[in-house]
Amino acid sequence: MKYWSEEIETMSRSEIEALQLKRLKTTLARAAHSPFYRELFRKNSINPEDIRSTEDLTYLPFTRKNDLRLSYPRGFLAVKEDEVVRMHASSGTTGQSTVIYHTAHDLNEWTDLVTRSLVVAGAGEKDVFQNMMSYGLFTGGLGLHYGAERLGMMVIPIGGGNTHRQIEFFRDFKTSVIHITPSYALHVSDVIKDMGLGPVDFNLRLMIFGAEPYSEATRDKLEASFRVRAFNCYGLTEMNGPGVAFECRQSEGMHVWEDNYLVEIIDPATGQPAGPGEIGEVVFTTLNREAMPLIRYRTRDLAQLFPETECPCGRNFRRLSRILGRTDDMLIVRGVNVFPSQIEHVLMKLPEVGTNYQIILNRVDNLDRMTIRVEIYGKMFHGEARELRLLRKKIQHELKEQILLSTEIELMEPGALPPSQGKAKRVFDNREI
Ligand code: DLL
Repeated sequence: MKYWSEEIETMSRSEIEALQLKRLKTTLARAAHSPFYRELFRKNSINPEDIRSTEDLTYLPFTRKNDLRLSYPRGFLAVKEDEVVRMHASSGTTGQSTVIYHTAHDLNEWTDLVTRSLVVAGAGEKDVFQNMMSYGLFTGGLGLHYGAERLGMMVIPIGGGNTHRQIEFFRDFKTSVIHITPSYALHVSDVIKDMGLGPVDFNLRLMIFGAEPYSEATRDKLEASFRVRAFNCYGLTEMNGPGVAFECRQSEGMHVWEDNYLVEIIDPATGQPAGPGEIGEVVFTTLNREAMPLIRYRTRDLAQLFPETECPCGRNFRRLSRILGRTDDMLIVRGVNVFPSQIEHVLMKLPEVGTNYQIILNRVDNLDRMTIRVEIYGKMFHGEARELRLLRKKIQHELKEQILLSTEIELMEPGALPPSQGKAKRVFDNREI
């Protein structure tokens, strides 16, 4: 199967844009039913009917995560409470969590986007799908679950963790497609080796990665380890969850499902549109949501939109690069801007480096100090002290080339660092600022 919704997925640019405008108008009218947008429109004298083109959208203010927090629990709800059939909430590690509501229509459309995405990657009804992301308020569980069921795959709703059992299930149920965070996949690949197993023992043929930033070097490492192709799946709770953008088999960026989302890239400092192909913050407007429309929502994710719209896969939906970092995860170390993903890219390219690492920041005598704790492969670790010294120097050198900073490197035994079973926590910033 090449397409799930062929008519939609092969729309021309002019058809996509016409549909976007129609849906944008409906969305703005719906949004005006929520207390938040009613007040926002009133304060800024905005009349949704004045929006005549998708470009006019740039006259409207942004919506930020903090607006969702301040409007907790129901300030964005645009339908009657009894029309809501489910809610999800984002993790909310800091402050109030943010809640997203769905009507039956919203869930149906979201499921369709996920099913489409799975078909793009080449999954089909004969596949066995093991969903290794946690269920519950997090959208990686139920989001992929319903999409995979709609496609007709056999779904194993195992969730995250319990790694030995996951691997036994690979074998016993002939799992062919897995959905997993890349950091957990790194851990699973280690456990597979520890169990004396390898790719030939399984039936895996596709991996779907998402929910956290990772580097191309990590994907290469995992594809080599599992001997399976991996596809990138992007989304965020505020935009339903997974299924906002998905990589096709060309693997050159992720198609944004533009019939459901209007995407903009802005300069995060000024809020102005970024130039064609420039890196900036990704901003989305929902186009097909009833319970909780969101207008110009600032994701804080940094990426670029490729200017070309045609793709050999037959879809004309614009493509987003991988997420390069977040506006809020950029580290400033001795005045130098560094994204954790740059460090990961260097580490994962080195064959001696294992599957886990941490970035630790301290301030000593008023100076920032960055320490990288990195697991290395077992036989290296038990090698000679001289070899280890050389390896430490090599990592330091490669990092300096990439991030222009001197780092301290602590080489760790495999398994010494806490493994990830979902979204990894890698940065520990102990500086008091
Ligand atoms: O992580 C939704 C999701 C689940 C996406 C499963 C894909 C697969 P949140 O918990 O709200 O939702 O976190 C959203 O995670 O703003 C990005 O910073 C990051 N993220 C999600 N997918 C990717 C990806 C889900 N493919 C936040 N690459 C987003 C890089 C990603 N970062």
